[in-house]
Amino acid sequence: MVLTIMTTGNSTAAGDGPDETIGSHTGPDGRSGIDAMADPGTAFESRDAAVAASSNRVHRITLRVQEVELDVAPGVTQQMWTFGGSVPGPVLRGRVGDVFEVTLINDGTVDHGIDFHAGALAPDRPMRPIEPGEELFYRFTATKVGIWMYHCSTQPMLHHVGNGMYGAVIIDPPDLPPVDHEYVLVQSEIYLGPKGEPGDLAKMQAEAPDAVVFNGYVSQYAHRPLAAAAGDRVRIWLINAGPSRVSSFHVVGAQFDTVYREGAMTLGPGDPGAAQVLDLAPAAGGYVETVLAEPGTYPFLSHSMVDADRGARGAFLVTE
Ligand SMILES: [Cu+2]
Repeated sequence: MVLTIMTTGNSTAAGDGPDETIGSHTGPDGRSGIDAMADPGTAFESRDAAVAASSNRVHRITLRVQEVELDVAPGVTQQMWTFGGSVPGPVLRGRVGDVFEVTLINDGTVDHGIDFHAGALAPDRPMRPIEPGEELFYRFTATKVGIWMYHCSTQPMLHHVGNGMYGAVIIDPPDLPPVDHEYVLVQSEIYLGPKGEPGDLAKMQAEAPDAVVFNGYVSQYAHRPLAAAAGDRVRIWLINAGPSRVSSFHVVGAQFDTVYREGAMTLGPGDPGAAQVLDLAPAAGGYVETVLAEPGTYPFLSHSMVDADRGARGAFLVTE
C-alpha cells in the first residue's frame, strides 16, 4: 500500500490547526482533503458493525437530532447532521409485528424530520419537519421483513441525507437461521463543506462526493477488519443510504450463496449458482451470506471502482 500525503486546506481537528483561516476542506489544487488510503492511527476505534437480534416486541426509541463535528477520515472532520450523534444513526432491529414508538427531538439549528421506510402509513403528520426545540412522536408497526432505510424528511432531502441523516431498521424474516457472524454495513457518500459548516450542497447536486464510506468513515474496516474464522458462515446486511451513488458490494475471494434483496430471496445455499455482488440502488437493502473457506484477508468493496478508491472498502480477517 502506498501512503499518499496530500497538502490540504485543513485536515486538522476542529479549531486547533494553523490552516483554520483557509476555511475549506479543499486544497489549493482543488482536490478533496480526504486521503482514502491514510492510516487512522493506533487510537482509532471503528464503528462496531456487529448486529444482535432483539427480543423486544415494542421498541421505544428517543432520537435526538444533533448537529455535531465528526471524524470522517484520518485528520478530517465534518459538521454533520445526525440522528443521535452518529453517522449512520443507530441500527434498529425487530421482527414482523413489532411496534416502533419513536420520539424525535430536534436539538439542531434548522428544521429536521424523519421517514421510516420500515412502516407504511400516511406521511403527513409523522414525517413532517419540526423546528429546533420541537419534538414529534412517530409510531409504526413492522409488517414486512427486510433492511429498511430511515432518513431525514426535510427538504432539500439531498442536503439532509447527504449530510448524515440516515440509518437502518432490520426486520428479521421469521425463519432466519443463526449464523456465526452477522454484520451491518451502511454505504453512503461524504460531501465536505467549509470548516464548521454543513456538507456542500453544490457538490451533492453535482454528485461529486469527497468520499464514499461504509458506516460513516473512509476505509475503516481496511484498518480494523471484521473478524471471522475459516469455515464460518457470515451474514452481511447492507443498505445504500446514498444519497445518489449505486452500491455494488463484493468480497474478494468469496461468493455469496445466499442473497436477499429488496423483498426477494434470490439465492439460497442449495442453489447451483452464486452471486458476486449485491447491487443496491440508493435506499435499497438486503443481505448476503458466504462461508470464507480458509484463513486470510478478504477485502470487500463497492465494485464501482471510483467509490472503492473514495473509501468504500474494508476487509474480513479470517483466522484458523
Ligand atoms: Cu434533517
